[in-house]
Amino acid sequence: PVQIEDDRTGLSVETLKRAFADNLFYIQGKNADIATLNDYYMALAYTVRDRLLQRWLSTIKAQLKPEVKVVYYLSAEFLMGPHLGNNLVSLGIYDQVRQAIQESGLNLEELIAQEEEPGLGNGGLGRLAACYLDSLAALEIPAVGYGLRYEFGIFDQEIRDGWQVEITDKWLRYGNPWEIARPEATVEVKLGGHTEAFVDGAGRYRVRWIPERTIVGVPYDTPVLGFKNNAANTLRLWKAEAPESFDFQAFNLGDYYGAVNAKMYSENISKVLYPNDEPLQGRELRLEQQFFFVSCSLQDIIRRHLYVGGKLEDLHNSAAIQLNDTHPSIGIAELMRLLVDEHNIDWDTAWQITQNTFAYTNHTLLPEALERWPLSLFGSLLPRHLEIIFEINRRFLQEVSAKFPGDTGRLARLSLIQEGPEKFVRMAHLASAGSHAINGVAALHSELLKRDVLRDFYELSPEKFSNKTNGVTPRRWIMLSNPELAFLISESIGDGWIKNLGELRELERFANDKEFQSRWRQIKLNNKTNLAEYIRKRTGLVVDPHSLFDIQVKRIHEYKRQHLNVLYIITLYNRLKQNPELEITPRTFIFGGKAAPGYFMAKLIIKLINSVADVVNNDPDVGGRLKVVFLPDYNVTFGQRVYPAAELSEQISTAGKEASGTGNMKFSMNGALTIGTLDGANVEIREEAGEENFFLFGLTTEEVYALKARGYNPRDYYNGNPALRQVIDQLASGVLSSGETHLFAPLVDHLLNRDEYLLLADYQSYVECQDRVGEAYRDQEHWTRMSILNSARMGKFSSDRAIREYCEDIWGAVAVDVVLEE
Ligand code: 26Y
Repeated sequence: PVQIEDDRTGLSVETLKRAFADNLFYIQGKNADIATLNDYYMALAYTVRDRLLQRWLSTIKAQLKPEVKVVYYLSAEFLMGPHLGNNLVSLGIYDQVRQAIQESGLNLEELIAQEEEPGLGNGGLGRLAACYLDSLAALEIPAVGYGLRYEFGIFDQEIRDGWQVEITDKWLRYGNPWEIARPEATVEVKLGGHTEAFVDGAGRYRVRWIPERTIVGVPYDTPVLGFKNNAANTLRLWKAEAPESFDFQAFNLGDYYGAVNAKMYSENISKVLYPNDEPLQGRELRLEQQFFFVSCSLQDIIRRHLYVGGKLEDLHNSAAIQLNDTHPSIGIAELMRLLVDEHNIDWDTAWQITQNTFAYTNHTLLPEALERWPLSLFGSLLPRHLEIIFEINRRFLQEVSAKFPGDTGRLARLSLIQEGPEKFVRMAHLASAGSHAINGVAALHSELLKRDVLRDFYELSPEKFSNKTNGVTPRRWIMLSNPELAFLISESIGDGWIKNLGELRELERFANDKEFQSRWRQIKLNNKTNLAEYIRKRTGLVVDPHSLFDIQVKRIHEYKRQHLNVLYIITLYNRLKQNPELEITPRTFIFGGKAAPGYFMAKLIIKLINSVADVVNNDPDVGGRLKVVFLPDYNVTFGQRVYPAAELSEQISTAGKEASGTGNMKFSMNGALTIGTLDGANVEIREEAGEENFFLFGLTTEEVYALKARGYNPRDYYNGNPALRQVIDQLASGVLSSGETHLFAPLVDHLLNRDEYLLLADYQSYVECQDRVGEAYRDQEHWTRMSILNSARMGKFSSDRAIREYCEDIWGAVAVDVVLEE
């Protein structure tokens, strides 16, 4: 019989072409005469979406069974990055689609570049959530990511006169072909009001919450494909809407504007992502956001559990809920409320279920970043939850007393409530008390957690604690971002590494192979050339692809010390000014990253980078040997261009401050060498790569503590180091800011008088290390060898490894085979 491919599922080039043309006409309503690039992108996106729906539905069918345990990853942020290219990789149809698009007279890369990425996260924590969803699907673990469907994600960054300017991110402007709204699965969330006690029919003391307002949560689902398997998990993001009946009363009373106003107020909740990462300011709307998405998600989880015939007492057998930092930790009180108040389960049973279901990942050691909510704010928004937290706390402190009798200091330290003139709910304490597992995100970080931030919790329940070193997905961060390298690797060692990154070790045997080295180098050069071209287009700057590409991309933060990098650049510049004949390794310093809009010092650091760039790039004495580039609007899409082109990865945070870092892993996998401190996952990267392949500098965490304990005086370093003094004096004098002497005064003042992050203490060590880098780069053969070995040894940092550890040690989740339904 004649085989006819279905236009919605067929994978031959002919069928893909036909389906693409069809979607352009029937979905975009355009033909080739008037179609824009974006129309073509949309037509292709729908063509791909058609081909993944079958897997999605088959997956839901395979997983919707009582014996299946589902991982629920609760996160206020998911930084997914563009979907199209990644889905082509997962479906294994990149080449067919490229050909189909080419034969349609278009260019696939150009269409892929059309996609506006969903920037629903700030940085590391949000991107980690996305990598974890990718690995969960790759490993066929049933999982749902739950979060917020922000109408406006992280702002777009523009640079004007060297300063950051924030532009609203209108990512939904042209529609989102990757999501499907599921209005039939809408849930209600209540806020405000008060509580009332009553005695129920069975004579039991109960509490009822009389809320002040109700919001509706509408789920929008996006499929998350597994790599070349049949699994497609779900990212379910909640949009806040007004309830159907919102306007009845007000409308009947003629208060039309009042009614519309109330509707707008409801929809505010999922309007915008808060653009802060570490330093926190407790805004009511943020707490509303957190509670909103968590309540929606828990109701959804319970609904599914009951639907497959589960009993609530067994919830922890079918659900593992992971808290991505404390942002969703209100879930602990909300699950207690749902179980006790709504489902009439006794407190002790409910607490068992809750603890067994939840687990908590901490992502920060910075004390100022620990979430806490003023009691007054908390109580007015969530009166019942506050009562529940008090009750959790009462029982919890009783347990503590039993274990440590008479230790009142410990009670105060462990309490979920911080006492004082203003009282606060401590969310990390709620998360720790209500979870059966607590983890940090790198070995060092997990140790420091036990020693500092969560020390008392560790002494109380050491068995809850473990380390889960972060990882990143090799599908997006090698295959998709660096296809030439992926091809070379597969050609050399087969393609098993994509699912089992440990296999990269087999590359070690090519480290000395001249032919392999030269191909490795050529690929890096190609990637650098591409980036150089992109830099020229975006900034007008011309950079030399043969110079050393030295890159620092990440959120701008004082603890991440972008300005330490700048101090070195100025140092090099000064050397060249003093002796224009000096032989130096030509370098291109590339920066990218956003500053929280209210974080003045971070914004000043951006201005500093741009000011120094102006001076260095235009000085004839430099003769193009140094270039400094700040690339605006760093995001996932741009990351995919940057990591493959990097030769030196800057991971220079003050030891003990960066929980893990994940960019460090992406750089390393793609063959960049690291200059870094012993901080976060750098420690493990160095361990794996071998210390001879890592440029280490700076104080250790212990040395940082010791130095601060004995009284750190940054001026000692300033006074004792002429090169450093010259750099600081230049910052103060205005030579780096077109004569504006006061521009960098706050920075200089910080560095000389406080220097919380010890830049001056680490300056000399950093300079010497950077000089060694420059030297090492001159021996290209040796550098290439280090680069190959480095990549070969990064297997540990696959998010697949991390997810396996979570599954085994925390979630008790196993793979579920998906059979494709016809
Ligand atoms: C509370 C609110 C203001 C807030 C919002 C976002 C607080 C923190 C954040 C984001 C934090 C974050 O991205 N942390 C990073 O998590 C990565 C993944 O574990 C780590 O690699 C990285 O070191 C850490 O800074």
